[in-house]
Amino acid sequence: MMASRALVLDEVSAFAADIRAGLTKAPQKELASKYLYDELGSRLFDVISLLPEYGLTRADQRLLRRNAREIVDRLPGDIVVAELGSGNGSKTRWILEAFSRRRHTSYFPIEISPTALAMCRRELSDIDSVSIVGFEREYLAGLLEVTARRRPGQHILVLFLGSTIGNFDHPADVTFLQEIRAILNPGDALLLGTDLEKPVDQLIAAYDDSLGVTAAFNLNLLSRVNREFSADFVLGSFRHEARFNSRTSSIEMHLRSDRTQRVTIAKAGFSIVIRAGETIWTETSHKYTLAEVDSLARKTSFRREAQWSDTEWPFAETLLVAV
Ligand code: AVI
Repeated sequence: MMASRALVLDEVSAFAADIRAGLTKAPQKELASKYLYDELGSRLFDVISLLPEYGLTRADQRLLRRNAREIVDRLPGDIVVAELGSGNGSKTRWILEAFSRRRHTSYFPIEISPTALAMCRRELSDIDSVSIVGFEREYLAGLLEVTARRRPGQHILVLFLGSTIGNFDHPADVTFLQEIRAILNPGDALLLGTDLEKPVDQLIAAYDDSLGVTAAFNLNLLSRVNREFSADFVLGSFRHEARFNSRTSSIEMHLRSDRTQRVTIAKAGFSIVIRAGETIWTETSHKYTLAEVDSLARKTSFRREAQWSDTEWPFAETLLVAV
Protein backbone atom coordinates (compact mmCIF):
# COMPACT_ATOMS: atom_id res chain seq x y z
CA MET A 1 0.00 0.00 0.00
CA MET A 2 1.71 3.18 -1.16
CA ALA A 3 1.81 6.26 1.03
CA SER A 4 -0.33 9.13 -0.17
CA ARG A 5 1.36 12.31 -1.50
CA ALA A 6 0.24 14.24 1.62
CA LEU A 7 1.86 11.66 3.87
CA VAL A 8 5.12 11.84 1.93
CA LEU A 9 5.17 15.62 2.39
CA ASP A 10 4.45 15.19 6.10
CA GLU A 11 7.31 12.75 6.34
CA VAL A 12 9.70 15.19 4.66
CA SER A 13 8.81 17.91 7.13
CA ALA A 14 9.04 15.48 10.07
CA PHE A 15 12.50 14.49 8.81
CA ALA A 16 13.51 18.17 8.52
CA ALA A 17 12.25 18.87 12.06
CA ASP A 18 14.11 15.83 13.44
CA ILE A 19 17.33 16.88 11.71
CA ARG A 20 17.09 20.37 13.14
CA ALA A 21 16.27 19.13 16.67
CA GLY A 22 19.07 16.55 16.56
CA LEU A 23 21.83 18.66 15.07
CA THR A 24 21.17 21.62 17.37
CA LYS A 25 21.04 19.45 20.48
CA ALA A 26 23.67 20.18 23.15
CA PRO A 27 25.97 18.84 24.36
CA GLN A 28 25.60 15.81 22.02
CA LYS A 29 24.43 16.25 18.42
CA GLU A 30 22.43 13.34 17.05
CA LEU A 31 20.56 12.03 14.04
CA ALA A 32 17.90 9.33 14.51
CA SER A 33 18.95 5.88 13.33
CA LYS A 34 15.68 5.27 11.46
CA TYR A 35 16.98 7.70 8.82
CA LEU A 36 19.91 5.39 8.00
CA TYR A 37 17.55 3.38 5.79
CA ASP A 38 17.05 5.21 2.52
CA GLU A 39 17.50 3.14 -0.65
CA LEU A 40 21.29 3.11 -0.40
CA GLY A 41 21.27 2.60 3.37
CA SER A 42 18.86 -0.36 3.10
CA ARG A 43 21.13 -1.99 0.55
CA LEU A 44 24.23 -1.33 2.66
CA PHE A 45 22.47 -2.90 5.65
CA ASP A 46 21.80 -6.01 3.56
CA VAL A 47 25.53 -6.19 2.85
CA ILE A 48 26.30 -5.72 6.57
CA SER A 49 24.19 -8.80 7.31
CA LEU A 50 26.53 -10.84 5.10
CA LEU A 51 29.75 -9.62 6.74
CA PRO A 52 31.79 -12.29 8.54
CA GLU A 53 32.14 -10.00 11.59
CA TYR A 54 28.37 -9.34 11.89
CA GLY A 55 26.76 -12.55 13.09
CA LEU A 56 23.47 -11.02 14.26
CA THR A 57 21.38 -11.63 11.14
CA ARG A 58 22.69 -15.16 10.64
CA ALA A 59 21.84 -16.01 14.28
CA ASP A 60 18.34 -14.62 13.82
CA GLN A 61 17.93 -16.64 10.61
CA ARG A 62 19.24 -19.87 12.20
CA LEU A 63 16.79 -19.59 15.08
CA LEU A 64 13.85 -18.91 12.78
CA ARG A 65 14.77 -21.71 10.38
CA ARG A 66 15.25 -24.27 13.17
CA ASN A 67 12.21 -23.32 15.22
CA ALA A 68 9.61 -22.06 12.74
CA ARG A 69 7.49 -25.17 13.11
CA GLU A 70 7.41 -24.99 16.90
CA ILE A 71 6.69 -21.26 16.82
CA VAL A 72 3.70 -21.86 14.54
CA ASP A 73 2.49 -24.89 16.55
CA ARG A 74 2.44 -22.76 19.69
CA LEU A 75 -0.02 -20.38 18.01
CA PRO A 76 -3.14 -22.38 17.12
CA GLY A 77 -6.10 -21.02 15.16
CA ASP A 78 -6.39 -18.36 12.50
CA ILE A 79 -3.31 -16.15 12.63
CA VAL A 80 -2.52 -13.00 10.68
CA VAL A 81 1.18 -12.14 10.52
CA ALA A 82 2.37 -8.52 10.73
CA GLU A 83 6.05 -7.64 10.61
CA LEU A 84 7.58 -4.42 11.90
CA GLY A 85 10.47 -3.50 9.63
CA SER A 86 10.37 -6.40 7.22
CA GLY A 87 13.77 -5.66 5.69
CA ASN A 88 14.21 -7.76 2.56
CA GLY A 89 11.89 -10.47 3.92
CA SER A 90 14.41 -13.32 3.80
CA LYS A 91 14.11 -14.16 7.53
CA THR A 92 10.35 -14.39 7.46
CA ARG A 93 10.15 -17.10 4.81
CA TRP A 94 10.33 -20.05 7.26
CA ILE A 95 7.57 -18.70 9.49
CA LEU A 96 5.27 -17.99 6.55
CA GLU A 97 5.94 -21.38 4.98
CA ALA A 98 5.11 -23.08 8.28
CA PHE A 99 1.84 -21.13 8.63
CA SER A 100 0.90 -21.70 5.01
CA ARG A 101 1.09 -25.48 5.51
CA ARG A 102 -1.75 -25.06 8.02
CA ARG A 103 -4.02 -22.62 6.16
CA HIS A 104 -4.01 -19.61 3.86
CA THR A 105 -2.19 -16.80 5.69
CA SER A 106 -2.18 -13.02 5.33
CA TYR A 107 1.16 -11.30 5.80
CA PHE A 108 1.45 -7.53 6.35
CA PRO A 109 5.02 -6.16 6.25
CA ILE A 110 5.23 -2.64 7.72
CA GLU A 111 8.18 -0.57 6.54
CA ILE A 112 9.08 3.08 6.07
CA SER A 113 11.58 2.09 3.38
CA PRO A 114 9.85 1.57 0.02
CA THR A 115 12.99 -0.17 -1.25
CA ALA A 116 12.90 -2.74 1.55
CA LEU A 117 9.16 -3.24 1.06
CA ALA A 118 9.62 -3.92 -2.66
CA MET A 119 12.49 -6.36 -1.94
CA CYS A 120 10.37 -8.14 0.66
CA ARG A 121 7.44 -8.57 -1.75
CA ARG A 122 9.78 -9.92 -4.42
CA GLU A 123 11.50 -12.32 -2.01
CA LEU A 124 8.31 -13.86 -0.61
CA SER A 125 5.84 -13.74 -3.48
CA ASP A 126 6.49 -17.37 -4.46
CA ILE A 127 5.13 -18.87 -1.21
CA ASP A 128 1.85 -20.64 -1.91
CA SER A 129 -1.13 -19.78 0.27
CA VAL A 130 0.30 -16.50 1.55
CA SER A 131 -1.11 -13.13 0.53
CA ILE A 132 1.12 -10.11 1.05
CA VAL A 133 -0.08 -6.55 1.59
CA GLY A 134 2.70 -4.10 2.45
CA PHE A 135 2.21 -0.89 4.43
CA GLU A 136 4.65 1.94 3.81
CA ARG A 137 4.14 3.35 7.27
CA GLU A 138 5.75 3.96 10.64
CA TYR A 139 5.44 0.80 12.77
CA LEU A 140 2.55 1.75 15.04
CA ALA A 141 0.49 3.43 12.31
CA GLY A 142 0.91 0.32 10.16
CA LEU A 143 0.01 -2.03 13.01
CA LEU A 144 -3.18 -0.05 13.67
CA GLU A 145 -4.17 -0.54 10.04
CA VAL A 146 -3.48 -4.27 10.26
CA THR A 147 -5.60 -4.66 13.40
CA ALA A 148 -8.44 -2.75 11.73
CA ARG A 149 -8.50 -5.47 9.05
CA ARG A 150 -8.64 -8.44 11.38
CA ARG A 151 -11.73 -10.63 11.16
CA PRO A 152 -13.58 -11.94 14.23
CA GLY A 153 -11.69 -14.85 15.78
CA GLN A 154 -8.38 -13.96 14.13
CA HIS A 155 -5.27 -13.42 16.22
CA ILE A 156 -2.24 -11.41 15.20
CA LEU A 157 1.37 -12.48 15.42
CA VAL A 158 3.67 -9.44 15.30
CA LEU A 159 7.22 -10.17 14.17
CA PHE A 160 9.82 -7.76 15.50
CA LEU A 161 13.02 -9.48 14.49
CA GLY A 162 16.70 -8.67 14.02
CA SER A 163 17.01 -6.89 17.40
CA THR A 164 15.62 -3.64 16.02
CA ILE A 165 14.22 -3.17 19.55
CA GLY A 166 17.85 -2.61 20.60
CA ASN A 167 17.96 0.50 18.42
CA PHE A 168 15.46 2.21 20.76
CA ASP A 169 17.18 4.02 23.63
CA HIS A 170 16.13 2.64 27.00
CA PRO A 171 13.38 3.22 28.26
CA ALA A 172 11.99 3.86 24.75
CA ASP A 173 12.17 0.08 24.16
CA VAL A 174 9.72 -0.46 27.06
CA THR A 175 7.46 2.38 25.89
CA PHE A 176 7.43 1.03 22.35
CA LEU A 177 6.45 -2.50 23.46
CA GLN A 178 3.74 -0.97 25.67
CA GLU A 179 2.41 0.87 22.63
CA ILE A 180 2.40 -2.35 20.60
CA ARG A 181 0.64 -4.15 23.46
CA ALA A 182 -2.01 -1.41 23.64
CA ILE A 183 -2.89 -2.07 20.00
CA LEU A 184 -3.12 -5.86 20.47
CA ASN A 185 -5.79 -8.05 22.09
CA PRO A 186 -5.14 -10.66 24.77
CA GLY A 187 -3.95 -13.83 23.04
CA ASP A 188 -2.18 -11.95 20.23
CA ALA A 189 1.54 -12.67 20.07
CA LEU A 190 4.86 -10.95 19.54
CA LEU A 191 7.99 -12.73 18.33
CA LEU A 192 10.86 -10.57 19.54
CA GLY A 193 14.48 -10.92 18.39
CA THR A 194 17.12 -9.54 20.77
CA ASP A 195 20.87 -9.48 20.38
CA LEU A 196 22.54 -10.60 23.62
CA GLU A 197 25.64 -9.43 25.46
CA LYS A 198 28.94 -10.69 24.08
CA PRO A 199 32.64 -9.75 24.29
CA VAL A 200 33.28 -6.09 23.53
CA ASP A 201 36.00 -6.75 20.90
CA GLN A 202 33.56 -8.99 19.00
CA LEU A 203 30.97 -6.21 19.08
CA ILE A 204 33.40 -3.50 17.97
CA ALA A 205 34.49 -5.66 15.02
CA ALA A 206 30.83 -6.22 14.07
CA TYR A 207 30.13 -2.49 13.99
CA ASP A 208 33.47 -1.38 12.53
CA ASP A 209 34.12 -4.07 9.95
CA SER A 210 37.32 -4.44 7.99
CA LEU A 211 35.69 -3.75 4.61
CA GLY A 212 34.30 -0.46 5.83
CA VAL A 213 30.69 -1.30 4.94
CA THR A 214 29.34 -0.14 8.32
CA ALA A 215 31.36 3.06 7.95
CA ALA A 216 29.71 3.63 4.56
CA PHE A 217 26.28 2.82 6.08
CA ASN A 218 26.88 5.42 8.78
CA LEU A 219 28.33 8.11 6.48
CA ASN A 220 25.46 7.60 4.05
CA LEU A 221 23.26 9.35 6.59
CA LEU A 222 25.15 12.62 6.00
CA SER A 223 25.14 11.93 2.30
CA ARG A 224 21.35 11.42 2.47
CA VAL A 225 20.91 14.76 4.24
CA ASN A 226 23.06 16.36 1.51
CA ARG A 227 20.90 14.78 -1.20
CA GLU A 228 17.49 15.43 0.29
CA PHE A 229 18.07 18.80 1.99
CA SER A 230 20.81 20.34 -0.18
CA ALA A 231 23.16 20.25 2.79
CA ASP A 232 26.93 20.61 2.44
CA PHE A 233 28.39 17.96 4.76
CA VAL A 234 31.90 17.13 3.48
CA LEU A 235 31.92 13.37 3.92
CA GLY A 236 35.71 13.12 3.89
CA SER A 237 35.92 15.22 7.04
CA PHE A 238 33.88 12.76 9.15
CA ARG A 239 35.06 9.41 10.49
CA HIS A 240 32.88 6.45 11.47
CA GLU A 241 33.26 5.40 15.08
CA ALA A 242 31.81 2.37 16.91
CA ARG A 243 32.15 2.42 20.69
CA PHE A 244 30.81 0.32 23.51
CA ASN A 245 28.98 2.09 26.31
CA SER A 246 29.32 -0.27 29.28
CA ARG A 247 26.86 1.74 31.39
CA THR A 248 24.03 1.09 28.93
CA SER A 249 25.47 -2.14 27.45
CA SER A 250 25.13 -0.68 23.97
CA ILE A 251 27.20 -0.20 20.89
CA GLU A 252 26.99 3.42 19.76
CA MET A 253 27.74 4.60 16.23
CA HIS A 254 29.05 8.14 15.89
CA LEU A 255 30.45 10.32 13.10
CA ARG A 256 33.44 12.33 14.30
CA SER A 257 34.35 15.61 12.63
CA ASP A 258 38.10 15.98 12.04
CA ARG A 259 37.87 19.80 11.89
CA THR A 260 35.79 22.71 13.07
CA GLN A 261 33.33 23.41 10.30
CA ARG A 262 30.04 25.09 9.49
CA VAL A 263 27.44 22.96 7.75
CA THR A 264 24.36 24.43 6.09
CA ILE A 265 21.26 22.29 5.70
CA ALA A 266 19.76 24.59 3.08
CA LYS A 267 16.31 23.10 2.53
CA ALA A 268 15.74 22.73 6.26
CA GLY A 269 16.72 26.40 6.66
CA PHE A 270 19.49 26.29 9.27
CA SER A 271 23.22 25.86 9.72
CA ILE A 272 25.39 24.51 12.54
CA VAL A 273 28.99 24.63 13.66
CA ILE A 274 30.64 21.30 14.46
CA ARG A 275 33.88 21.53 16.41
CA ALA A 276 37.00 19.46 15.66
CA GLY A 277 36.62 16.13 17.48
CA GLU A 278 32.88 16.60 18.09
CA THR A 279 30.59 13.71 17.12
CA ILE A 280 27.11 13.21 15.75
CA TRP A 281 25.53 10.20 17.45
CA THR A 282 23.67 8.15 14.84
CA GLU A 283 22.71 4.83 16.45
CA THR A 284 22.42 2.89 19.69
CA SER A 285 22.37 -0.90 19.54
CA HIS A 286 21.59 -2.34 22.95
CA LYS A 287 22.76 -5.81 23.90
CA TYR A 288 20.34 -7.59 26.24
CA THR A 289 20.61 -10.27 28.93
CA LEU A 290 17.93 -12.97 29.04
CA ALA A 291 16.80 -11.59 32.43
CA GLU A 292 16.33 -8.18 30.82
CA VAL A 293 14.17 -9.67 28.05
CA ASP A 294 11.99 -11.26 30.77
CA SER A 295 11.69 -7.98 32.60
CA LEU A 296 10.83 -6.19 29.34
CA ALA A 297 8.00 -8.69 28.83
CA ARG A 298 6.71 -8.28 32.39
CA LYS A 299 6.73 -4.48 32.19
CA THR A 300 4.76 -4.52 28.95
CA SER A 301 2.02 -7.05 29.85
CA PHE A 302 3.23 -9.98 27.80
CA ARG A 303 3.93 -13.48 29.10
CA ARG A 304 6.86 -15.49 27.83
CA GLU A 305 5.48 -18.47 25.92
CA ALA A 306 8.83 -19.80 24.69
CA GLN A 307 12.39 -18.72 24.03
CA TRP A 308 15.16 -19.99 21.77
CA SER A 309 18.75 -18.80 21.85
CA ASP A 310 21.75 -19.18 19.60
CA THR A 311 25.09 -20.16 21.10
CA GLU A 312 27.30 -19.43 18.09
CA TRP A 313 26.30 -15.74 18.21
CA PRO A 314 24.40 -15.04 21.44
CA PHE A 315 20.95 -13.97 20.30
CA ALA A 316 17.43 -14.79 21.53
CA GLU A 317 14.08 -15.22 19.86
CA THR A 318 11.27 -14.88 22.42
CA LEU A 319 7.64 -15.70 21.76
CA LEU A 320 5.48 -13.42 23.91
CA VAL A 321 1.71 -13.63 24.30
CA ALA A 322 -0.38 -10.60 25.26
CA VAL A 323 -2.11 -11.07 28.63
C1 AVI B 1 18.91 -3.04 12.46
N1 AVI B 1 19.76 -3.10 13.64
C2 AVI B 1 19.33 -4.13 14.56
C3 AVI B 1 21.20 -3.16 13.34
C4 AVI B 1 22.02 -3.29 14.66
O1 AVI B 1 22.87 -4.16 14.71
O2 AVI B 1 21.76 -2.54 15.60
C5 AVI B 1 21.67 -1.95 12.56
C6 AVI B 1 23.14 -1.90 12.34
N2 AVI B 1 23.89 -0.88 12.59
C7 AVI B 1 25.15 -1.13 12.27
N3 AVI B 1 25.20 -2.37 11.84
C8 AVI B 1 23.96 -2.86 11.85
